[in-house]
This record gives sequence, structure tokens and C-alpha cells, in this order.
Amino acid sequence: MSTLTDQLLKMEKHNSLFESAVRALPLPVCAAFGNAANPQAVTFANTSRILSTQDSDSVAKSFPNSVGASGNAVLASAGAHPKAAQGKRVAVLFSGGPAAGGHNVVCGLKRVLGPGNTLLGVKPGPKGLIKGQLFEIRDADIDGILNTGGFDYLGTDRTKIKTDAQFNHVRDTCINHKLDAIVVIGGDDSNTNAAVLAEFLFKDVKPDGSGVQVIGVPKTIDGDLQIGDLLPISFGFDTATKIYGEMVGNILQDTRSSLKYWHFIKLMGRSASHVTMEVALQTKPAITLISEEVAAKRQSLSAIVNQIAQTVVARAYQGINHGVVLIPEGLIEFIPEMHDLIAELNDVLAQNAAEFEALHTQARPMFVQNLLSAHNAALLASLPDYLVNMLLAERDSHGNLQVSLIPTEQLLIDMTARAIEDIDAQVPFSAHSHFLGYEGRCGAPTLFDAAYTYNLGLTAGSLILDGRTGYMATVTDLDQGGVPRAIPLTGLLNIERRHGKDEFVIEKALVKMDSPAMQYFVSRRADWAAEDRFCSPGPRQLWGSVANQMPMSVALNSGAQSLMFRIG
Ligand code: FBP
Repeated sequence: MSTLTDQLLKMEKHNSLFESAVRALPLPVCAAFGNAANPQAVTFANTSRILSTQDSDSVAKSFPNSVGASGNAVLASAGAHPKAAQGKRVAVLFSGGPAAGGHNVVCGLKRVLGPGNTLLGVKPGPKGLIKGQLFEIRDADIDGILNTGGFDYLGTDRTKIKTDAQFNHVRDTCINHKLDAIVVIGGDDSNTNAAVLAEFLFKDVKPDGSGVQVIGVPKTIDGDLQIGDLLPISFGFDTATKIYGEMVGNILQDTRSSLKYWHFIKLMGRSASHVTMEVALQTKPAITLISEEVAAKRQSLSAIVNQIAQTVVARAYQGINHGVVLIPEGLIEFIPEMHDLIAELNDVLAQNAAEFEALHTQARPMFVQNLLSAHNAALLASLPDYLVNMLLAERDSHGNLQVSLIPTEQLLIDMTARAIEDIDAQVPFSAHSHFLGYEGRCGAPTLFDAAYTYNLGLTAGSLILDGRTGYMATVTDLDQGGVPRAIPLTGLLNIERRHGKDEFVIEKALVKMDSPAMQYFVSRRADWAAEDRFCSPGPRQLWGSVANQMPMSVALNSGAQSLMFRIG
């Protein structure tokens, strides 16, 4: 008879009772793919919708093959594929930060490619593609990863493929592994990478002069890869925000129980405040900062602090000495004076990289100050050391400031405490800081993310079997059964200044002041500040009546009639 210890041993290596049960969870598919038990590839046709940006003319010159082939037209599924290609060798990789549902994209791909094609996994991320680290994905692997969180099956990294040598290595990988297609699962930067790769690999890779197809899949918990009704949300956002929502709900419950603390909670999301907005809609805390609003109103750091302090004091006068402040991770970059400082710092650091690197850490702030304009030098000098060090820390390979390392929540606590003393020194203020980030990226996907990503995988695989390249797979109409579509990547490219030079990028979708979600939030926040009206969304559900809930902000912004999604 098996002992409890034997049972516990069997649960190691991703075999907890939960993980075992979740793997068996059935997933719905869009009607276009047919039967959920045996989904079939679809073919695609041009729609009349042509995408463009202000930089489309420059894009057409730099991406002649991709733009020539797609005409920047959006594709929609056009029925079951009459004769889907066979014998294709397809590589799949994760790129950038993890997001729940990535494994299901791989499962959907494997499913739709079927036994007639080969799916290869790249380990890890773009770096693995450059190094040529690929292995064949088998059906048994898929059974083990379905509906599980994280990117651990393949691993991921943030390498940007940018030098000639890197591009040539990727070409070598394609030749050595006889690749016909590559699927890049990533965010805005990674899909930009996919667009550049699609153009580079468009032709002349194989002996017959043909190329390698490249398809992107929209991932990021940040939710900043959104393209109106064509891409209501990237995958991973729903899972991350539901995990944060549960944790914030629990903290709110504690504030009203212990009656003595303010909690300043920074929420992940590098630039845009979509994550913070969604968690605020779910939990209704006293104060929520939205970076985009701070920028739109040109609020200074001291104005933001004063606004928080005024609310703390007003609540204290009502006998409420507790509350929660939600802070978007990217706030610091949206405060106008800080934005200008960071922009100049980015240029100065890019132009003086070698000298800067050679210096001792303690000498770096003074070195940089001497290179900055007078007002930015003065601002840098006025900031606490812990903030300066983070502002000078290494950028990621896409040139982004690593905002997750900046302790904005602590800075706001310190400044708010001083501001409250100036208003009324009798008001008690005891605060804790939190950063909810990595906890939310790799949880098992919600039913929304699990179903959405499986269908994104089916869509990406179908695009490959249909011979397409340079598109991002998408599934639209998420409350009406779901429709597989494809977005031409070149139709999304803009020119932006990064690392001190102009580059093609997919613009991040920020929170819009006139969006339905923002307007609803603005209409409710005064009431949430005046008295405790918070609620606890609870843990994410995979079974039962509330399992089908989609993100509130997505439902509001897409004009859905209910909070429930429907795929299939
Ligand atoms: P992606 O845009 O690559 O999906 O990354 C999202 C993110 O989780 C951000 O929210 C966060 O700022 C960043 O990654 C953290 O990066 P890292 O994992 O490199 O610390």
C-alpha cells in the first residue's frame, strides 16, 4: 500500500494534484477550426482593412518584400484548408518576459501542424535561435505542458537580433535545421524583431531561392500590445491581473481588519498602466495612479505626492487610518520632469558607454551629471541615492530602463510621510511597500488565457501551412466565439528614438484618457477614496460559473455586453 510519502514523491516535477488536474482541462476552439477534439488548419484571405502608420512610406522602403507581399492587408480565416502543406519544419521560441499561456501556444501549434510536419523548440529565446539550439517537440511533451504556466519548457531571453553577425547566425540555423518557418512568441519589441526577421529571411535562404516564414504571437502581461478590435489584449494579461487582483484584495481585507496601515503596491507593467487599471477595477482601492494621466496632466512628483497626502488626511479625519495605493511600475518615466531626465540620460549613457562602464559605481553619478543639461543635472542631484543608482543601471537589450528595479513605492512612502507632516502632523501614517511583479507572470493560465493561447497557436500554425510570412496571429471577437485573423507586422511599424538613434518599433499601446475603462475608473474613484468600497476578486477559477470572466478593462474597452468571454 502506498504511503503518503510515496504519494508526495509522485507529485514532484510538475505533478501536484492541481497541475495534473489542469492538464486534463478541455479547451474550446473557434468554430473555424472545427471540432475541439480534432482541430483543423484554416486558410486565410485578405480583408479590405489596410494598416498604416505615419511612417509607412519609410517602412515600405526598408521592408519591400514583406510590404510587397502583404500590402499591409489584415487577413481573416476563410474556411478549412483544402490542402494544408506537409513536411514543413517549424521552430518556435519565446522572447521577452514570461506570460501565462505560452505553453498552450506551443500545444496549439503542434496540434495544427499534425504528424505531417515537424515542430522544433528553440532554447532559450532569440539567443537559442542565434546559437542554433533546437530540439524536436514530441506529442508526449505537449501532454505534459498543456495548461501549465511559465515558459520553462523552452526558456526565454531578451536578446535583440540586431547585428549582421547575429542575422547571419540565424540564417545558418535555418539552413542547418532545414527550417521552413519560425514562430516568435513575444511582446512589442519581439514582434518588431519578428518583422525584421521576416524581411531578412523572405528569400534566398534555401537552395531553390525561397525563404523562411516568420509569424509573431502577441504575448505580454503588460497589455501594451493592443490593436483596437484586431487585438483586444495580449496573452498573459488576464492571468497576471487576476493573480495581482487576488493579492491586492487580500491586502485590502487586511487594512480594514488591522485598521492601521497604508500599503503602497507597485504593480508590474513596464510602461503602460493597463495592469494597474485592471487591478483597480477588480479591487476598488482608495488611490490608484495612472501613469498616462500623470503625463497628460503634466503632474510633477510633488503634485502626485500632495494628492496622495490629501487623501490620507481626508480619510484620517473620517476615522479611516488605512488604505491601499496602487502604483504602476512605469510611473517614474511618465512624470514630465523625470521623463525628460531619463530621455537625456538614455542618450548620454548610450554615447558615453565605454567611459561610464570603466568608472567605479560611486563615481558614475557625478560623471553623468557633468554631461547633463543644467536643469536635469540639478534634478538628478536632488534624488535619493537609491533612485539615482537605478536610473543609471544597465538598460535591457532593447534600450529600456529596467523600471521593475526602481523602488517608486518606497520613494512615494517617504515623500508622502513628509507631506502629511506639513499638512497635519497629528495624522497617523504607517506604511508598507510591496512590488507585485514576478508572482503574476508564470501562474497557470486562467481559462481565458488558456483558451486564447491555444487558439493563437492554431492560428499561427494555420498561417504557416497557408504559406504566410510577416504576420502576427490574432483571435478577435472573443465574446462571440472567436475569429482567427492575422495582422501584417509592417502595418504596425513606427520610427522611434532608442539608444540615441532612430529605429523601427511597434508602438506600445498606452492607457487612453478617453477609453471606456479609464472613464469608468474616473467616474468611480472619488467614492473609492472617500470610504472603503473595495472588494476581493478571490483566486482565479478554472472550473465553475465564474471561470469564464475576461479582464474588466478589456470588456469595457471592446464594448462587450458582459464580462464573460466565449470561444467556440
Ligand atoms: P515583456 O514586455 O517582455 O512581456 O515583459 C514584461 C515584463 O514582465 C514587464 O512587466 C517588466 O517590466 C519586465 O518584464 C521585467 O523584465 P525582467 O524579466 O527582465 O526582469
